[in-house]
Amino acid sequence: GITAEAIKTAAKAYPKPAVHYTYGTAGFRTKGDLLPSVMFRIGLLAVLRSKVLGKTIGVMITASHNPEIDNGVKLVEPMGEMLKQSWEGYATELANAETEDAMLDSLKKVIAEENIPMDVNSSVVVARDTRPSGDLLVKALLDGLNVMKADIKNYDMLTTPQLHYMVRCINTKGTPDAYGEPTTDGYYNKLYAAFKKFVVGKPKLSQLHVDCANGVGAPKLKELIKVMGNDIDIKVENDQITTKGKLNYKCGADFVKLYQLQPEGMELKPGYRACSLDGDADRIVYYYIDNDNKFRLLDGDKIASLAAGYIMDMAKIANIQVPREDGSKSPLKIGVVQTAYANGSSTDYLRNKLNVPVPFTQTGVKHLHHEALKYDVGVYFEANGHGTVLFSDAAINAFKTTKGATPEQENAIESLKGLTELINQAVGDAISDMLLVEAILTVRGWTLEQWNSQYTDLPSRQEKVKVSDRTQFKCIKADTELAEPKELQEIIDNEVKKYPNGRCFVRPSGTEDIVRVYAEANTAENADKLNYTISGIVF
Ligand code: 16G
Ligand code: ZN
Repeated sequence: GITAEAIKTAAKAYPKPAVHYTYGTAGFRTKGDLLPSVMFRIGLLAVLRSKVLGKTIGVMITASHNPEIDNGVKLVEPMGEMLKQSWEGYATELANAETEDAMLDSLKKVIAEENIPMDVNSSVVVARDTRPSGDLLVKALLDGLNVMKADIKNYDMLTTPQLHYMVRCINTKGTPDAYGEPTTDGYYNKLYAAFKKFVVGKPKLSQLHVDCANGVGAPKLKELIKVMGNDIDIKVENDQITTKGKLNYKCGADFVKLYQLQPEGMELKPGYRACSLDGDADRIVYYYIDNDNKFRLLDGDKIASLAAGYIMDMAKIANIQVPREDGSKSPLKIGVVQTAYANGSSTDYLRNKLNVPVPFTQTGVKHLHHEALKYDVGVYFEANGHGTVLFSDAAINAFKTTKGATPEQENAIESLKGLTELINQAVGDAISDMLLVEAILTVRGWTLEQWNSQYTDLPSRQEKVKVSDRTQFKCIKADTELAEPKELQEIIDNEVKKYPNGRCFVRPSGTEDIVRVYAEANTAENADKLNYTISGIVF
């Protein structure tokens, strides 16, 4: 069995450095060489989580869009969601225990507080991105899992959403909610089968250039392309995963979104269709160069609008009636969840053109995901390109049981069903989202220009500001305002009034030691001016 002595002995190989760790929005994230002790300990905690739920838990080692020397780790819950919030505190406490004895005490505390049945088996699946530090960190994690006698499946390299997919497949296997085969082939085949139904018999879109940020998305996309053959035309760009210093460097979704620039390392001509994934392939943004040689970005807000518009059209034609708990039936309830970073024009378009409810939440997938669950179809995308669409069980059942009265109706119902297969509902997934966009553009017969013309983004400017203590910035109202420092919020309120369509907010990053300042206004000059004024004061 598991013994305290064995845990202590194994832990000696991974002494805790003199740093403070926090399990934040994206799990633990810092320089890779500071993380071995954290990995070992997260292994211990993953086992407890698995035991208490009697389910398989996932551990993903990645630092997403952050620099190559960074790394990180997060736990994945049985259906593919983020770790339950109350356990984030346990993770933080365990990671910060200074000695092996303190670590054991912290572990025992979790066992007692959560009533962990130590005699049941545990099952944990593990994957990593392409980062050079990943090898050593996986080893530390496996040591933690092994000393706890976990049943381990190590997938080696996967995209973050693939790991979430595996976890959900394993936990639903043999149930009515079976999600798929927990293998990469199972993943590719599922997406391909769903995609095919949308595009069959329709004119094929021109080649799509996919910037993979020199990360794990590159080899995985190549595997998908092999499965899809001639049914999609993709050129994989920025696929140098073994060249040091390349990952996310001047490329990838985060770079493109933040600087509103095309990535380095790929050619982009007017007429090309292109998109960028981030380092672990859970974010995607599209872009092109227009006829005036201007760079045009189609970010997460545009993807949300494209998806919501299509779903609403299909729902209207299909006339789906969803059974409610009180025995009544009512039309499909669709919502689009956004954050403060959403472009004001997108919110306006969704609310006033598509007439769809648009609730706002704090930044971070878990907040958006939670809100999206309140709808039959909950579309959520962060402007940075992370997002997905969630379908309620009642909605999926209604799709399955509704018979169309006309071929058009039948087709709309099939399309809605197809979306539930094409979209990775476990988590935002760049590869699945890419196929979603390609499918809708194919069905609509749209170019990127046509998609982009649905609404015009307000010019915006985002900056990072280094401050001595970012914890003094406290946000309220879904990050749109500061409760503290109060004076700063008053200044922002006054500055914003000076610009038509002015909007500005300040928010401490949850993943970097900086404060983010976002501003938008009627012109690029005004957005810049508004941002620089506030950034200057924050600094
Ligand atoms: C993390 C979040 C992402 C959010 C970002 C904000 C998850 C899985 N990821 O990457 O949703 O947009 O943090 O970063 O929750 P920031 O706090 O540095 O602005
Ligand atoms: Zn990512």
